[in-house]
Amino acid sequence: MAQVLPAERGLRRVIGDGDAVPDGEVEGLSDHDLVELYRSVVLLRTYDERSVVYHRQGRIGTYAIFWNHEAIQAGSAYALNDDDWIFPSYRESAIGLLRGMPASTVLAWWRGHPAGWWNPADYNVASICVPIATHVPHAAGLAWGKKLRGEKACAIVYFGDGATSEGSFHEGANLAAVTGSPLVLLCNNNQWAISTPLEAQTRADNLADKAVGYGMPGLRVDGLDVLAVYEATREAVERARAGEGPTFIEAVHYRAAPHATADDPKAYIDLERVEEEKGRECVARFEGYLRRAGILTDEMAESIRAEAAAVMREGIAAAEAEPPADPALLFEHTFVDPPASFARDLAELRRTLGSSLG
Ligand SMILES: Cc1ncc(C[n+]2csc(CCOP(=O)(O)OP(=O)(O)O)c2C)c(N)n1
Ligand SMILES: [Mg+2]
Repeated sequence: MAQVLPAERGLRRVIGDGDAVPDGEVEGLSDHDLVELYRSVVLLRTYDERSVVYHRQGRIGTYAIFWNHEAIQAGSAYALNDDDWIFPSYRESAIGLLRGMPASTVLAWWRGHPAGWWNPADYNVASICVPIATHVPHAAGLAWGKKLRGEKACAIVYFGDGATSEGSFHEGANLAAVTGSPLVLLCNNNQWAISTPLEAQTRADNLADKAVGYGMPGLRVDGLDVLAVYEATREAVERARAGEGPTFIEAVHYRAAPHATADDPKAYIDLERVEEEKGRECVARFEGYLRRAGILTDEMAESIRAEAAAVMREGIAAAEAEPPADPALLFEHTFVDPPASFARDLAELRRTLGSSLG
């Protein structure tokens, strides 16, 4: 029988407030690790902020902003080994950067260019999943496969609070639990599914409680605390590697940016709460922790930010230097024997797009 731990109601936190709440420590994390984690959150923050600018300049398409989700992504990814698999949703589109994927690849994805399609096996990062929760069963299946082959690697799947209302989430979570698969289910609870608030999504007291129904532990962490997220994920990964099956982690915060570049949340969101969240945003919070600990200097912070800015400058230049894609790609890879109409459709598309593309 699986041992079911009660979901922890309180949010786990490590980073204090620089005042009444003292800073904690994560055992086993060296100063070097802390700086690497900082490098990751800054890289993701820079990616996100630059992407919004590139969108406004018409250089990338609609973009799912992940501002203030960086602590969840960087903290959890740091708890993984390179042979562990990552299954991102659109909200974690740039998580591949933490595995060495070039920024140009992710930017090309948001430009709708095939240079943005990578081979998942190159980075152990699955394709970005746009349909809500459909990647949860994929991740469960991969994790089960790892177990059946006797490999030690595990998988992590990222999804939102809204995804917990989807059938695919339940199927994937249950499959992982009954097969005892090494899977970390990381729920980014930003309390909104576009304009649908959490209270319209569930009657559960908290999302981590759902874990009990599947027979897996449920942990709740402060989603703006990169160290708390790291520590919880490390625990989940240790359980997975020890053959103890999946863990559900609920990382709680409040969405402080629009859902995507096409959204105007002023119509529905609590703007005061957004301002509060911005005041405790996750990169500055971690930076404060590192400075109080005497680990981060102005020069280091400056050089890490400059490094990230250079990655983005080079990334957008490389993405824009890609030659236009062949429109024939739109008609490939679906049918072994394509319908005859495809040839006519492709010819018409080539005519419409003009000879420069065809
Ligand atoms: C199966 C499916 N239904 C609907 C949508 C449209 N949609 C895109 S994002 C979104 C909200 C998802 O919210 P949540 O799971 O909380 O993730 P978040 O965007 O907040 O990270 C919806 C409904 C979709 N992409 N896929
Ligand atoms: Mg959400």
